[in-house]
Amino acid sequence: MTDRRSIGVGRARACANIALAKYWGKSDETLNLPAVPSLSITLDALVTETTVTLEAGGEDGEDVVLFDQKSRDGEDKSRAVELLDRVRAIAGDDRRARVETVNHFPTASGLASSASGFAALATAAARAYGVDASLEQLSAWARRSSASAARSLYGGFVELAAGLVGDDSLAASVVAPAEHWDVCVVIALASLARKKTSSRDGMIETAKTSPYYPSWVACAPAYFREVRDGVLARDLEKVGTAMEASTFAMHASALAARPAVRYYAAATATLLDCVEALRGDGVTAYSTMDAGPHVKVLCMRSDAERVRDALIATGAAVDVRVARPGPGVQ
Ligand code: 2P0
Repeated sequence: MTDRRSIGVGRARACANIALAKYWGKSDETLNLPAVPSLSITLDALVTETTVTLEAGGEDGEDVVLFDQKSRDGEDKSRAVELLDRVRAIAGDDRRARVETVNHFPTASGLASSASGFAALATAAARAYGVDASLEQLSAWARRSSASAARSLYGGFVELAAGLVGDDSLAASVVAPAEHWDVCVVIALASLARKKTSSRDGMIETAKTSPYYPSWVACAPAYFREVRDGVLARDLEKVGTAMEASTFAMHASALAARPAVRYYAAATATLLDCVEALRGDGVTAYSTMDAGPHVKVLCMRSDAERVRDALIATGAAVDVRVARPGPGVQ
């Protein structure tokens, strides 16, 4: 048997992902299982690096959680500690940990930092506690912390099925590798502020109070199938139109909550108009938004520069970045 206590340090690097078919709503809140299937691209430009170091003789102390070298308390910390507790239970090792996370993009503003963050944390924690977990197991652990994180374990085009109540083994899987399709996602940041409503709270409020939530759950699987078929066929128009339908249906369900769960800002509308105008000029480009004001544009790599320049020219974006399909956790 290996001496697990001698391991003690784990490092991982994971990329965020952007959903082409959206996850919004849970079938099981306790196990954090999604109510609808989703499909995403893992993005090479949005990277999180996490190191987990076990504290010698630290069984009685507290875990320390640092984001970008600043100590975190509250929900950010408690969600990280919950994941560490699950890994500790499997490892049979009570040692406390020091978690150091560096995000190479703005956190908690709707750029999926929890996806890359929990994918990296699950992987680094398993390594630090000496647990020999498969990618599938790591994906299921990351899902418990943040469902979109289950997808960030894998590179390229990745799906996560809807969860059956009680099925804690649900993990994401690869639809196609990163090199399958030469697309880009151009990310226009509408603001650097921390968002007011987390995805978790937003989707729970939507499910509880929006009269449109049942319609969203009924429609989402068809958007997912269209996106999946379009990705496999490398059909940008099919993927783009289904992605926009999924995006706006998700946001419509959230907007109909009481009080409304609203993520878009004035800059968001300007950026969406810009993408429509590009399409009018013959550029095959489609918009999506997550739980934040930013607009992400799916286009072919050969059009990425033109799309980026047009988004910059609106003056509505504080930053514009170009991302390509990226690798899974390393
Ligand atoms: C997605 N989002 O599919 C969707 C689209 C935001 C909009 O997954 O409650 O942070 O931690 O499981 O994964 C963001 O939600 O939510 C998200 P929890 P998560 O990417």
